Amino acid sequence: MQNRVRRRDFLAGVGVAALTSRCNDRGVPTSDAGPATGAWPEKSPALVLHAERPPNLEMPLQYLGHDLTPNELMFVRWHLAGIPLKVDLHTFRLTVAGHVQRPLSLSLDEVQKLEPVSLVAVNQCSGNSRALFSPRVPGVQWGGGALANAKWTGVRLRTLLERVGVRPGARSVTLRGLDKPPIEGPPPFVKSLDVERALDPDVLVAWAMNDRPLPMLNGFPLRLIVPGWYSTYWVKALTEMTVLDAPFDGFWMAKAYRVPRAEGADEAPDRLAAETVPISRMNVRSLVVQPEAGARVARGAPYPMQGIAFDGGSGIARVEVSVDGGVSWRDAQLDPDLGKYSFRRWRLAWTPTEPGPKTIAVRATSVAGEVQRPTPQWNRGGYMRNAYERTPVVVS
Ligand SMILES: Nc1nc2c(c(=O)[nH]1)N[C@H]1C(S)=C(S)[C@@H](COP(=O)(O)O)O[C@H]1N2
Ligand SMILES: [Mo]
Repeated sequence: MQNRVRRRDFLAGVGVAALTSRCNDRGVPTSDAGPATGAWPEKSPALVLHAERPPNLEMPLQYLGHDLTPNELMFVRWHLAGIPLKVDLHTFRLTVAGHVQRPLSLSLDEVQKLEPVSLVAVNQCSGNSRALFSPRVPGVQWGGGALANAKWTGVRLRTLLERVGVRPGARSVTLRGLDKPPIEGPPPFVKSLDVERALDPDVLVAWAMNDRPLPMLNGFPLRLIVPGWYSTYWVKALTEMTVLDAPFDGFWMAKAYRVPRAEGADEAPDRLAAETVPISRMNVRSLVVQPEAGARVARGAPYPMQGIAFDGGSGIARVEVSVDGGVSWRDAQLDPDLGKYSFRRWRLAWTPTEPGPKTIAVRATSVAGEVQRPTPQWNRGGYMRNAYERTPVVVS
């Protein structure tokens, strides 16, 4: 029972008035990353506004200090203006159809009666840290905070696919949410997974985040969790899945969210890669959470540096920290492992001896042996940044 999530009222919704009037009430400019976003339902006023319709909200980096990101602090990313603000659970259905033996249509209640599985996994947007790309690329100018970590609970997608009986020759599964494009706009947000990926027992149709219902803006009532992969596949307000006997070539697979096939997803602005592939697994990455950029650190006393590291699902083997901008490195201690898809916290005490500007750098190595790159890559989408980040501080 503990994993079952029920809403008190069957018609779950959030304040639509709050969503539409928020900007006027607060006089917040709509075009650029701005100040607090107090009236977004179920969301902390600490989130930074990048766009209004649909809402795109970034988490300030200091909150990476939580191992599990509190629900109200998790970043928000939507593509289409017509996002669900209410879901009528009397009529809501999750359907699985297409190249299957027995198509299914389930209410939320019926989904929640299936065997629950929980795992901790990083939710990271493909374009996290796009603002650091040089030359600049178009798209939401995320700093580092399109990134979060949570415990997700739901049923295995595999269980649903076993129920419907995938027919021989099945190749892909399409995933669609309740959100809708404006009349003249981009096509509906439909993603797909190859059948082999869809059958991975760690891919979940989740109804809970940190043991609570998903916030409306993070995909209530159900969302896909594809641990280890960029969250463009983590379709929110998931309502329709179709098994196909062919690869899916919809806009959001064939045109958007593609990266150069080359190692590191690298290309040059004046020599764009001829061959691209759909983005998939996250590369290894680490960030400094403390001290923050620009902080003053006292000389002669141990300062508790800390931060996070994660990769695409092998786990973190090692984190090294440099306080001289990357010349010499020391091993950090790692906190207990919360699972191979989770943040792994690193810590290292630093006692600075000389005053002046210093640069902290951090680099992680995954269990699979992948190391972060010393220099940033570039690609036209602003995806997959994983260079060592450098944090300038002043010792005084
Ligand atoms: N239905 C739907 N699901 C979606 C999207 C969307 O636009 N519509 N955006 C995806 C992208 S690109 C990201 S980064 C994640 C963000 O998840 P969050 O808003 O819960 O942080 O949702 C994914 N799922
Ligand atoms: Mo994203």
